[in-house]
Amino acid sequence: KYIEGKTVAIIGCPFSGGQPKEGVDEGPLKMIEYGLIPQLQEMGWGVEFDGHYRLTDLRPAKDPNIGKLKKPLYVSRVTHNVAKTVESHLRRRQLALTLGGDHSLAMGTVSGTLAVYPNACLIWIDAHADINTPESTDSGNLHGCPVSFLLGIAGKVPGFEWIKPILKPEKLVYIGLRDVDPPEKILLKKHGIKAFSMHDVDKYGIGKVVEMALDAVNPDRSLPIHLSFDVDALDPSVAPSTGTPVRGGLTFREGHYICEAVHETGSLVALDLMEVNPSLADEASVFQTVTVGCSLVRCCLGETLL
Ligand code: B3U
Ligand code: MN
Ligand code: MN
Repeated sequence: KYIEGKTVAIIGCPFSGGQPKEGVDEGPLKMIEYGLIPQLQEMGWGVEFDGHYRLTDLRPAKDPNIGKLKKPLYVSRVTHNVAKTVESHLRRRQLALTLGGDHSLAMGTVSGTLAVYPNACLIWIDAHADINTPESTDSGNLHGCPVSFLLGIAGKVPGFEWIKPILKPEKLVYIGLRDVDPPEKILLKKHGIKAFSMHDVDKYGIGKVVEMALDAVNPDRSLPIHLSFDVDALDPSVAPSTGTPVRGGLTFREGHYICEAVHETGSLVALDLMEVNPSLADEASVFQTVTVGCSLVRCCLGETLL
């Protein structure tokens, strides 16, 4: 109902400015190289490939830290551009698929979605909560902060004035958390944000967890869904090539189940596949991680087992 003519726009975002490790900017290139476009076409999707944005062109000559925040101007410029791109595709009733790149990009992708669908919900699949504020962040890496900016709890940060803080805490749900900083735990509680950790996945099983997550943010399954998938939500044995792997993550099937269930709602409008870093780990690990990334995308877009 939100997507017309089964078309998906692929927005390649080779960007690593939200964290310190090089190589995550090669995630999108690798996913395309591994045949994601023909794979989706084979499933009957019309694919409009936007190309790989030349985001490094936006890198400012000078970009001093703001407090602890690193590369704030670069991240704000890039994410602003990404927001406009996602918005324009959604206005054309295409599904917006953003390939990262680090997760700071979600400041852009989610802003783009909320500009078109203010009633959209956000499902965040991650080992981390990415909700640090400029005050609470220890690392100063902006890929650990996108959610606080979207919620409007980051305070005023020069360069980020363009972000409309229109994400409501009750429209956000997490699955897969297991490495949450102490101040982030306080923020999650304070704002009453629904979060399903790996403990919950163990306790209830992924089927029940996804059902509870959808019940929380999208009770009749009809509101538009933005799914932001950080590949580090998966266990490092499943997706090793990522910047901050954390053991005890989602299995291959648990990750895919989430994607299948979100597809089943028929309400997915935007998908981020983030933090694939092909320069980390050996060749076999890269192959494993990139192919799992492609297969998660296919499941979100309707690939079934039978
Ligand atoms: N919470 C930590 C670690 C982290 C967040 N996101 C990733 N790592 N990938 C931070 O830096 O904010
Ligand atoms: Mn993340
Ligand atoms: Mn993460």
